[in-house]
Amino acid sequence: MAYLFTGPRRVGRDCDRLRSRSRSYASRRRHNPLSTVNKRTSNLRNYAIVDSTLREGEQFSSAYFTSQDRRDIAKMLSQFGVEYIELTTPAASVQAFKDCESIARLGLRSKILTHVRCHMDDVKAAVQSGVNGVNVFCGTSEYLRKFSHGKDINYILDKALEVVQYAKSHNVEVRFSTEDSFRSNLDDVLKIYAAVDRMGVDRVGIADTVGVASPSLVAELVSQVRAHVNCDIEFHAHNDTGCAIANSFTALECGATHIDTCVLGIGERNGITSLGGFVSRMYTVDPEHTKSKYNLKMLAELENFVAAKVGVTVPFNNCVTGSSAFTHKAGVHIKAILQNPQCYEVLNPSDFGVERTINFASRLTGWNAVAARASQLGLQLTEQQIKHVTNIIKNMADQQQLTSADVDAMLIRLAQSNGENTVASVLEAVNN
Ligand code: HCA
Ligand code: CU
Repeated sequence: MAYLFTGPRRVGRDCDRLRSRSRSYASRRRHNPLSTVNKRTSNLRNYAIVDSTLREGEQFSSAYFTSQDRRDIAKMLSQFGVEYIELTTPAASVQAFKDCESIARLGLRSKILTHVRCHMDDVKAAVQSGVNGVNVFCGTSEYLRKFSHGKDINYILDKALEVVQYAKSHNVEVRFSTEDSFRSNLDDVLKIYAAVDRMGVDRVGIADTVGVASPSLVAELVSQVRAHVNCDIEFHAHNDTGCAIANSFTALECGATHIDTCVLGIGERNGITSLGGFVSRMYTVDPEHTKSKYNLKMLAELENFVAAKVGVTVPFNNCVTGSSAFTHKAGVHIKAILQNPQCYEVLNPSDFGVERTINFASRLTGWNAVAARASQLGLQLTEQQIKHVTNIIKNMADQQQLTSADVDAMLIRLAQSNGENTVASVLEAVNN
């Protein structure tokens, strides 16, 4: 597939190169104020999304998906265009096995993976269920080695060899990930990655299981791993401290090739990288490429569907689809937006099938904004009337919260008043 690297992988100091390049872009930007995005597109085109709503997302506290829900979500994710869909292990329950089987049989465009422990039983069940690949994980931090499985690195490598050989001999894609990578001993994880790379895994996985990483820590670890393996690199970021999208983006800049996401960022605790947030980040780098890779106009439908299934609403500040994502309020912003939306928008809402909203009804409004609203309503008002009513709006908004409907009523009343007793008539419009 187009997004997979076919030649030798980039190794070495990608991040150093990127940092010095980004400095030169920053200085170039100073000479060209209209250039709003960096130009590092070539490094950020060859990636795949591994959506884990049906695995990590199932670990979200209020998530409960029926088998039909799972099939519906898988179909929608595939239509959206994610390259991979990760499912709960078939070893979890009888129905979990059947769910893997039935989703694998849907013939979706996305490849189907299941997330399994480094155990032969799990991998055998996965192969039997007919999925395209296994996302194997194993705890490598001292916490997990002591308090979870209690095994040392050599034991992990012996198990890994068995599992990888079995999966590869059944033509199943394999990823091997070290859980809690950032709190694991660096030499241990690099040793494991290099060894599983030699065993023939398709990808190694780096997991920020507890959301402790920052972009600079991600840059450091991903660059190190990039220098130690030839295979692809998957990155899984938890959002405990709000860095999941930024960390995933940095991982890509430094040589990762696959990014784990969930719809609305659901998952264990407060979840992982959100699918919508991540694609909006990628859109800022290359809108056309992102639009060609993913069906961005489906995002709101997909998010609303999953939100309803897990009993939450889309947060007001969600990237792209949050109620305030494209709402402009300050008069200075509105004036500029009305002339060119790019002044205050890095994403074009229509590319995502959502609409811009302008909030005219506050003391921050300006007469340009009010004039634009009057003209949207088809009203003929003079500049003097607009300036006058803008003052009235501001004074009223100092005393009480106004709605757009209040402002509309004032403007309509003003247009009908033929200039007589203007103040009284517009105030009456609100009080009614
Ligand atoms: C889990 C752990 C995991 C695994 C990630 C991975 C994590 O919940 O089972 O397989 O890369 O965050 O470490 O989600
Ligand atoms: Cu996780």
